[in-house]
Amino acid sequence: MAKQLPPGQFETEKWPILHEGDVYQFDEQTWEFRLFGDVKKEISLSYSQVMELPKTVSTIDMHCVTTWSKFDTTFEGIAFREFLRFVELDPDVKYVKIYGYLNGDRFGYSANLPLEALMGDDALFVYRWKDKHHDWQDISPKHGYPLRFIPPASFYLWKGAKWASGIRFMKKDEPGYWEQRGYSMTANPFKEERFADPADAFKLW
Ligand SMILES: Nc1nc2c(c(=O)[nH]1)N[C@H]1C(S)=C(S)[C@@H](COP(=O)(O)O)O[C@H]1N2
Ligand SMILES: [Mo]
Repeated sequence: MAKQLPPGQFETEKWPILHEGDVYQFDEQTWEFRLFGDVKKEISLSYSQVMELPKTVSTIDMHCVTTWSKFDTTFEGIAFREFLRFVELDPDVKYVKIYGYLNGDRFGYSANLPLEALMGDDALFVYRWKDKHHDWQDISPKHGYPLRFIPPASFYLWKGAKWASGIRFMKKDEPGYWEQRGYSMTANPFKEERFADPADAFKLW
């Protein structure tokens, strides 16, 4: 795929670190991944159940709303769609919220996304990465170890929950952590959808 820098973004070869709150410390005994919401039966998966799922390797561009873009990071992870085998969705489920830890709250961080945008190889729960300056390695705790969502490049990176803890399936769209604080529901970098209200663009993040 040809490099495409969205409007108002600059390219960085570094992978900056941005998040709210503390870095989650992985504990396999208490870790679980919850599939819930508008499904026939909710379920929690253990770490080993998640890690047994089929793996996908994809190269994905990241676009942060704070204006940096990092091209061509190669991730190893589990495609979003692999989790659909565990739940029977209610009819009319069109959105999801992907959750992550915030300061010890398992569901403290979240971001909403349309379900249909997440069926490809570019919607991945990742645990390993490499790029042209780095060989394969686990993602660090600060980037979301043991499991972290990376959204398709058609969404700003805040849609990618670190320390991922579950997926809630929804019939109606609902704002997540940053969307409740004025950021865009749809968040397409190529349309520069940073804020819900474009008049907020003068504000600093
Ligand atoms: N759990 C959690 N995930 C999160 C955040 C957070 O505060 N908590 N911040 C988001 C934001 S705003 C960005 S820009 C990216 C940054 O990811 P990086 O630090 O790996 O570059 O993580 C996203 N995922
Ligand atoms: Mo961000």
